Amino acid sequence: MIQLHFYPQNASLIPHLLLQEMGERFELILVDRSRNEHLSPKYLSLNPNGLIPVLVDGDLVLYETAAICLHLCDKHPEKHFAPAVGTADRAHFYKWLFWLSNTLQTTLQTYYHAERWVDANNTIAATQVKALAQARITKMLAQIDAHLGQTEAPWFMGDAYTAIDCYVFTLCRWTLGFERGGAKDFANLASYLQRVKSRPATQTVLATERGAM
Ligand SMILES: N[C@@H](CCC(=O)N[C@@H](CS)C(=O)NCC(=O)O)C(=O)O
Repeated sequence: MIQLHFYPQNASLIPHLLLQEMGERFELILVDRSRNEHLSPKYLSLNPNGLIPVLVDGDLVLYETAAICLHLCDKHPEKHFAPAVGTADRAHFYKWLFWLSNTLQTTLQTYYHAERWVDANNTIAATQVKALAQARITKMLAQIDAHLGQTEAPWFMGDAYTAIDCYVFTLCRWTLGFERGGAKDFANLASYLQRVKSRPATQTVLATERGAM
């Protein structure tokens, strides 16, 4: 059975949502960040970067959230969680997947770990990095909001719910604590997030992750 190494509300929420939506059987394995389990030799043997998530699918050990999502979509093309290969829709799906992974997600990581980007104990510089990251995130959320305003469809890629929806929902949740300029401040985005949240699979996953805290 597929195993997902996860920590509640971390990037692992993305494949967790996708697996639940797909109706796959899977086992969750908690990597307790509060006890630095992601830095244990055992976990580092699965992901040398010490980052969550990792998916284990038989002999396959896979890290990087976007790669995990693509693997799951490719393994079950009949479930249509990604547009068909070779189509323009698939190209846009790749565009958004890579943008989410290498642009919005990395900027969110900079926001949450600004101290890693400055000299030790330089709190003034860390505060500055955090504020600059937040401003960039807000611009990216505006880009997502504009896209949603143009599509006039219920889901990010159109009428079909795809892996991109799991990605957008998770990253946007990480901005809910922003005083200003977070996802809830954008009208299209706020109503879209409510739609994703009210899906039965999302409700199940959120309840499971709450129970794991
Ligand atoms: N590029 C990686 C990033 C994953 C990532 O940053 N995971 C965070 C949790 S959301 C983590 O494990 N952080 C531990 C740390 O930074 O020490 C992916 O997409 O899987």
